[in-house]
Amino acid sequence: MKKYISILLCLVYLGALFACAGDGVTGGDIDDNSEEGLIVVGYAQVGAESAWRMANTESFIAAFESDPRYDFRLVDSRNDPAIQHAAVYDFIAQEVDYIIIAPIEEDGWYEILTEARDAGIPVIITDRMIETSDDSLYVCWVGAAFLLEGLVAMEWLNNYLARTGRADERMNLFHMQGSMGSSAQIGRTSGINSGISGNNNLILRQQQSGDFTLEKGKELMASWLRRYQISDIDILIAENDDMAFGAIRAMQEVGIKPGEDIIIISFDAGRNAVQAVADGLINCTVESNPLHGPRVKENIDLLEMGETPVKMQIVHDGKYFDINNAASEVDNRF
Ligand code: GZL
Repeated sequence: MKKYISILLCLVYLGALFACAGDGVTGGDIDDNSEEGLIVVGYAQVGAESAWRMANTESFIAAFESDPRYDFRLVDSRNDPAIQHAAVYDFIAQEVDYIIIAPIEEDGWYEILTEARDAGIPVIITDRMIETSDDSLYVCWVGAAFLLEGLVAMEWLNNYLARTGRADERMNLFHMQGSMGSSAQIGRTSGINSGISGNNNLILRQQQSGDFTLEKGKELMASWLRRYQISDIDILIAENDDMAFGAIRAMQEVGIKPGEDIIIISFDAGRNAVQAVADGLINCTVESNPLHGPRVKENIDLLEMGETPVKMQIVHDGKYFDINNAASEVDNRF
C-alpha cells in the first residue's frame, strides 16, 4: 500500500513540476543525471508565496551553486503539502545525498522521514519545524523562534500604546494569521494570543488566515472593511509583510490612512516593509531572518567532514523596525 502511495505522490509531484515548469524554481533535472562524484542535495521548498520566501530561496541557490562540489536541486512545492511530500519521496527515489525541507505544515512527516532515514539519507529541516517526538528523523534544524517573534510584536505594541497615551483605551485588534498549521503561524499566533490575554484593553475581534500572501491579505482586509465600521478597527497584526501590504491596498481603496487610522504590525522585516515603516504605512515589522542558505550549507559541509551538527539552531535576535530605526536600516534589509 505504501509503495502505491509513494507512486501516487510521485505522479502528483511530476504533474505539478511540469505544471509549474515555467514558474517553479527547480535546480538540476528530476532524473538522477548528476555528474559523477557530485554531492546531490535536494531542497523541498515551501513555494514562492512571499518576499521572505524568495530571499530564502535565493540564499540557498547562492550558497550551493557557488560550491562546485554540489549538485543542488530545488523544488517549489507551491505551498501544497502533497507536492512537497511527493518531492521528498522523489528525492529518496533519486538517492540524493542530503534532503533539506522547509515544511509547509508541521504534521504528516513521520512516514516520509522514516523512509529517508531507512534509505540512509540525512535530512535537515529549515525555517519551519515538523511535529515529531522522534528526533532521529532529522539531523538538525535551522530556523527562527516564532513564539518569541510574536511576543516581541506584542511588547512593542504595549510600549507604543503607552508612548502615544492610549494605554488605557480599549482597542479592537484584527489578527491576520499565516498559513494554518505552519510553525511560523503556530508560534506567532501563540505569542500574539499571549499578549492579548495579558492586556485587558486589547479586544480580539477577528483572527483568520491570509495564507502569507498579498492577495489573500487584501481579500481578507477588504472583507473586514465591508463588515466593520472603520472606527471599529484600531489595530491590524499581520503575520507577514506580504499580507500587511495586501491589507494596506484594501485600506487605501476606501480612503483609510494605514499606520495612522489603523496601527499595523507585521513580521519578516523585508526591505519593502522597512521602507513602509519609514514612510509611516506600517508601524512596526518584526524580523525573521530568511538567509538560511549559508547556515544549512555549513551543516552539510560539517556532515561531509564526518562531524555532527548542533541539533537545534535558532536564529533570533529580537530585532524589530519602527519609526525610530527604519530609515537607517532599509539598505541593510533582504
Ligand atoms: C518564517 C517563514 C514565513 C514568513 C512568510 O520563517 O516560514 O513563511 O514569515 C513565509 O513570509 O511565507
